[in-house]
Amino acid sequence: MINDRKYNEYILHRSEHNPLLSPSDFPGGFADSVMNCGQVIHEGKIVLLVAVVYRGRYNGAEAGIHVATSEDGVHFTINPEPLCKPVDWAPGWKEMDRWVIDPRVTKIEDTYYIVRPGQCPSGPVALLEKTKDFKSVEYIDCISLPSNRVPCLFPEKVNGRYARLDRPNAGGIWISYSPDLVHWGSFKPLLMPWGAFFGLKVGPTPPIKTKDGWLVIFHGVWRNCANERYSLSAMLLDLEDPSKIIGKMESWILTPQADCERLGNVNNVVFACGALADEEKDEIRVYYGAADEHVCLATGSLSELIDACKKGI
Ligand code: BMA
Repeated sequence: MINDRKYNEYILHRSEHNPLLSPSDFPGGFADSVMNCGQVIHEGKIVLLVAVVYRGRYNGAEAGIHVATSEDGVHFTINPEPLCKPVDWAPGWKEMDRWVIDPRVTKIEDTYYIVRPGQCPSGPVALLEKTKDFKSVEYIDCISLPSNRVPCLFPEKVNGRYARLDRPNAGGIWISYSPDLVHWGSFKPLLMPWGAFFGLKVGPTPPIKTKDGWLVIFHGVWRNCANERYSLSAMLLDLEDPSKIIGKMESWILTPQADCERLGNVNNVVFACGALADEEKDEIRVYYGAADEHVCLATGSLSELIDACKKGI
């Protein structure tokens, strides 16, 4: 039922098992839509942090983040209890964290840090939480003013400081640094919207260290006369100085083509909150949200992707 335009795939290839996760896969009938997911390897298994929009309220929220675990990367066991639920991050301000979505997760040393947007009338802020076991999370702090769409942490310090990429709500990618993951500064623009496919907004995912540079899968939005279209692409940052782009694709690597990407809660959306790279297997795996309704998988050759970044294809 998927992919009537498979001939047009480029670098990333869709799994024949797509969609991997749909609302009906969540036990208890509480899921209305399955959205985007953070992704990591933990104890040899693939762990997805899946944003789920609820039918009505569930645990006091309209959406929450659930853990789905897999040995083979396509069949998942879902925890019906959310890992990330509303936190009272601004005491005295009610209802500031109902919409718990878009998790970016990064392993730094032995801890997984989750950053997600918090609701606020002034626009989304960035909430930082941490876990070691994906059974419970500990809230750390709010790490940005509004409007900010989800900082993506680097997996290690760069020149002695933590680093992150994020997207002010208006839609460019910035880099900044911190001594402690909470206080951030030295802000610098990195990539601004350009061209057709990435002309309205661009936004990052957590950088992945490769021998050729920091690989960043990013999304871009094209606003045309009828609607918007969310595609994915990639760039490479200098390992020593990630404020320097050393390679960037001009084309998408995944754009809505399959039926479940073109038609859904929000039409014409492929959206990633992360990716998994394996240099030994020469593989890049991207678990992505399709039309804000399902989780799908696309995989490809890591070296082909890095090469395309370097050539600026
Ligand atoms: C973005 C995020 C994503 C969503 C996308 C398309 O701004 O909110 O969660 O997938 O829009 O609707």
